[in-house]
Amino acid sequence: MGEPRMVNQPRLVLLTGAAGRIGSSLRELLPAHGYRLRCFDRLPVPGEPDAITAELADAEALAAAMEGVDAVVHLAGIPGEAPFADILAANIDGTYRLYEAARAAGVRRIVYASSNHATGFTERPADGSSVPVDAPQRPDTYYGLSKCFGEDLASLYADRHGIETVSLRIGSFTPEPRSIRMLSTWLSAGDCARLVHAALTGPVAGHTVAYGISANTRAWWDLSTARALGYQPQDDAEDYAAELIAKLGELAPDDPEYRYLGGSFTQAGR
Ligand code: 15L
Repeated sequence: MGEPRMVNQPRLVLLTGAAGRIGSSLRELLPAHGYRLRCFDRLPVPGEPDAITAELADAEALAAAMEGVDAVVHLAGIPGEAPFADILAANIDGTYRLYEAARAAGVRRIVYASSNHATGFTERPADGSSVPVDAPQRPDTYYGLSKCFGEDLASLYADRHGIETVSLRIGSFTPEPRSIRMLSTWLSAGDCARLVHAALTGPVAGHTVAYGISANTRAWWDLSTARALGYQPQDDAEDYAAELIAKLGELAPDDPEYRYLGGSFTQAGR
């Protein structure tokens, strides 16, 4: 793999999963960073002039969606645990089809919405240190497994076809942190847009993994690769800590939300 490559800021960005929670927030916030968006979702995306309603399995629609696109932000998929057959179709096959369509259209950069659940069965370091991005994948669900697949697919398409991908292992995207775990894992809407902007424009050599959280005082994950892309988070879940701890109490050390980074996802299917 060569030197990290800077790119001119992409102008037209294909946003898959545009009707979802993160997609809706990025539709609101990304244009201020200088992008025009083309939206793609299986559900109609209200109020967007350039929007395609289709499944990722619709090869023709996906090929049309890629026309003239400078970069892709791929959010589409099932956002939590589900039966394996559903994860296989939406997250695994869907992501493969997305990469194939991007390759055929000559798109150079993809920002892939991975998840912290790709490493959810990692134990929280006892010494309080943050977990680096090169810690081994350790999925906590079929959902997390599909994110591992997406990251490996991105690596293959970087090595084989020269497509640059930033895989963002997103923490907890919510308007405000709602649990003690989220004091560590929270990603605010503003920081999410700043992170995606950095991933679309920052220097990348092939496939890069970055954790996606705000500048949380209690962060569990190392943000150095995100910062190397130019990400400068501005929010900190600590602003909500006193109120949340007063309401919910601190986590007990044997609570799975405390022991494993994936929190309650590690209990799915047990
Ligand atoms: C995710 O990847 C999920 O999409 C989201 O619903 C949250 O559960 C989040 O992780 C989290 O870990 O809080």
